[in-house]
Amino acid sequence: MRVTCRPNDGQKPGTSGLRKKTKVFISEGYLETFIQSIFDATGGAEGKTYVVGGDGRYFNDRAAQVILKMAAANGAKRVIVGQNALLSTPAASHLIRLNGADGGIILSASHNPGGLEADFGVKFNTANGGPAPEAVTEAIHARTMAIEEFFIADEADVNLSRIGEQEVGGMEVSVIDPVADYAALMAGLFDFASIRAMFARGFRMRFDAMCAVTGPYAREILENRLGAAPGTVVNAEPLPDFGGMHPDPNPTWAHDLVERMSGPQAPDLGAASDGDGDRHMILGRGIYVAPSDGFAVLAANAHLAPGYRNGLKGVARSMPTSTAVDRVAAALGIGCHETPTGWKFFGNLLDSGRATLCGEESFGAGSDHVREKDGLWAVLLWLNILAERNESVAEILNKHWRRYGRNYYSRHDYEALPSEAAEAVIATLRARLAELPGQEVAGLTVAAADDFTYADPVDGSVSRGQGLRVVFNDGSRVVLRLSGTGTEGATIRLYLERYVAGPDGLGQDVQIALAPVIEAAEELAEIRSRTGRAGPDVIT
Ligand code: VG1
Ligand code: CO
Repeated sequence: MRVTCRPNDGQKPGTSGLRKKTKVFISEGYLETFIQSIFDATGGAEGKTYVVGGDGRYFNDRAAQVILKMAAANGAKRVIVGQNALLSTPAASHLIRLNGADGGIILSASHNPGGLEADFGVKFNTANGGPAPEAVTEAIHARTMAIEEFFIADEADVNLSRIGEQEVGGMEVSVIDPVADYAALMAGLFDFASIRAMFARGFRMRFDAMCAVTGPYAREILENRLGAAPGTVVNAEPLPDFGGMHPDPNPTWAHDLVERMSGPQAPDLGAASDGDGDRHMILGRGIYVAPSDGFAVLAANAHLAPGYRNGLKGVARSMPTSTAVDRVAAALGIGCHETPTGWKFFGNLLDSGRATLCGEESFGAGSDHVREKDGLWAVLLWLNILAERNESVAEILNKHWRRYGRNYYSRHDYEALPSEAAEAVIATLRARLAELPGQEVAGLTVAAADDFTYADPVDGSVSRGQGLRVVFNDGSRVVLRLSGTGTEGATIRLYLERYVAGPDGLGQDVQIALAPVIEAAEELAEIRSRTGRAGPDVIT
């Protein structure tokens, strides 16, 4: 069936897919025009195979039905869809690669809250399993501005609760167990026997799935296959509104877990993941692992897991992520790449064998096993390392700092600001960058300042305007950028970093250790005075 339509304003994918208020997404034709634009901008769907699934948030099930019928009407050959339309983002990435699919459509606004009053999102991944690169998202956006018609099969809904082969409008639909292939992939990368033995010795863990998609994956892998005690995985049922939780695994939104990890009776390991299962937070008993530190620890110890026994080809981190991993890469004698924020920039590095591990400060780490960050993978790698080293999380982290020094690091988010005010903060600082080197700011001397530009070493594409960075003589950094995943106003992210070589000064409070850099950032960007905010909304 052909339906005439009009373009919708603002269908421009951000850092990771198109995210809007759910009410916008469910408005007439909104999802349809975006999906048709994906097909149109990527050479049509004729004869192609796609993977479809989402994180279970409100509208996930309806949207999946629409996409199936649209794929059929556009001539697709086959769609592989998770049972009940569920798939975590890393599992979807794996399925695209495993089945040699042409792409995947993931229904998720990731760490944004879900429900009729919250957010919905659509991500498009290409045949390598990774988020569409900028050239593709730009083509999709261009198409959304010109679209006049979409195609949808006039058919009854597919029964997505039944695993097996079905058909809609002449197209094959394979409803699969969302967990099985992913669990098998993990079993091949990690020493399940050794982790199992650790649990059998009494190792205790709490995994908070935050009522989002990782629950079924974590239950199957941690409890059923690795023998963690029943009840290890909490909030394990994916709910349309995530049970009212904000499925963003950080100390603010997963504060319940943080509280439970303090005190002598706390479990040995605490972990949480986000809406679509690509982020993770790690806590030891009485200790929080900052994501940039966690990534450096994973890079330094990955060889302890069977999947990485032969070492790493290289690592990559997003520019705002702390430089802790750079020190590990230098010690290992491997390359360390610096990319803009967003997993799509890691794709070429992973595909070309330049990087084995990638990480972002925003609770994201992953490897070349898929082309997305992967929350449960990171948790399993920690478990494998803990099992091999037979030390606590705190011991591992403290030893890491003693060896490499400590990159004190924090991100301050100023959320839902009026867009003009946020843009003015960025524009004002950007205009001053050239004159900053040599100047003294709050007692620190500026060594370099720029607006980050990334030239992809594989395809030569250039991405400008990826974040303002000011580096001081002692290596401390201030980075400033606007979020590309929000759905309300603008969010300024301020990233702060200061290196302490040790052995003294490795155990300071993070915000106190960063105080001089925080002061310099305010003097440089005047975020608080220009926005009238007393302080950040979220500190991670
Ligand atoms: C944020 C993070 C970024 C991450 C992106 C998608 O983007 O900073 O590191 O890749 O979210 O993560 P932004 O533009 O808001 O800073 V997910 O788990 O929400 O897909
Ligand atoms: Co996510």
